[in-house]
Amino acid sequence: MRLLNVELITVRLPLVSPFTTSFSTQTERTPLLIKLTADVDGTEVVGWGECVALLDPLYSEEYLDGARDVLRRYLVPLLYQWQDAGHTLTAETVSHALRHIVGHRMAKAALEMAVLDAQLRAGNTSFASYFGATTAAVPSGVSVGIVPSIDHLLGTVGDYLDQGYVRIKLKIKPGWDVEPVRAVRERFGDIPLQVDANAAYTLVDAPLLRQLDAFELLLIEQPLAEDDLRQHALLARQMTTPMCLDESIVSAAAAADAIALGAAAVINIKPGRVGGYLEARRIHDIAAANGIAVWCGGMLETGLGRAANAALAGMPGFTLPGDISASDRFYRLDITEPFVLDAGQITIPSGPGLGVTPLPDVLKEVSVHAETVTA
Ligand code: SMG
Ligand code: MG
Repeated sequence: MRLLNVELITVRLPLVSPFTTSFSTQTERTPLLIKLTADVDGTEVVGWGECVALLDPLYSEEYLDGARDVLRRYLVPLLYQWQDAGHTLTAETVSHALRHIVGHRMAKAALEMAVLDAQLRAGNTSFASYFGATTAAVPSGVSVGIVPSIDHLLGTVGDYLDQGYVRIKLKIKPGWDVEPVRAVRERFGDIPLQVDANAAYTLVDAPLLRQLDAFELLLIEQPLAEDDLRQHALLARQMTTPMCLDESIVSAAAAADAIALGAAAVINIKPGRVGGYLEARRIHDIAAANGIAVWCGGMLETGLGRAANAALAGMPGFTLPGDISASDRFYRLDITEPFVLDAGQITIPSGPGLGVTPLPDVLKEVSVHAETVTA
């Protein structure tokens, strides 16, 4: 394809309710979208990408303005240079074209996603068939934030179970861990249940975290710091609850290291965090070869990212339900046709590329900034 122009569109979407984790309370989401226009064999095609960086550098070092800046000044210009040097631009060459820029994986992932979408739309192929998905729908789990009281939590979890979510993930932090888990187990019995600490603990908390073993959780996600694979391996040996890594797995190499160290029995795959859907697929393959279960995480994506995540999660190694909930878990108004829960599952779009496109009127309404990066 020949890149014609790239638009960086920032949108603002209020959340239906505040989402509190160990590191912040979010009341709105401001994703950066990429609208990429390219010429493929004489036909103009548009591809969409979504950058999952949060507004502030709290989940990882990336953040909205930084992502927009690196895309505008470095990443998009590198793609123009790549094609000007006579190379063919495809999704498979994006990460190589961008290889000299250190880090900024979420920004790179969004750009690669937009190129892949354009490429697949032009080739009349869905993300799902590109990834080799083997199912038409994926089981839907939901991530439950930290709330002011146990009563509030039980009400929230009960509502999600009534809606049909097949797995509950509770956000935990010091002071909100054993008691909420106990309360949910006592009220709802043997439901598929797991917890996510977003790096809020240290190894000194091992005796406390070990108390969670009594509740037969599916897994504990990222209890310790992002850069501490070794300590996760030590903690994993002290607990029976399977250790799952999120923030620590920034690449296929990190996944291979974590598996070799015994730091991860399960991996949460987020394409943005690892630099793109192609790297995400590599992690799926490495994990499968090592007997490590994977599931697809979420970053409160709009329908664009949700579509791509659902397609990825259709691959056979995704044996645990992901954080791919319905659009209305977070948004009253999504920018695409909303994803809905159908008997606890999310249907993978089957149309070309992502199979979904932003609704022009909605996009216009929620856009707060747009700029075009030309050659
Ligand atoms: O998209 O359903 C979703 C959110 C799932 O809990 C979720 N994501 O650490 O896994 C995680 C968090 C990261 C985002 S917190 C604002
Ligand atoms: Mg997590």
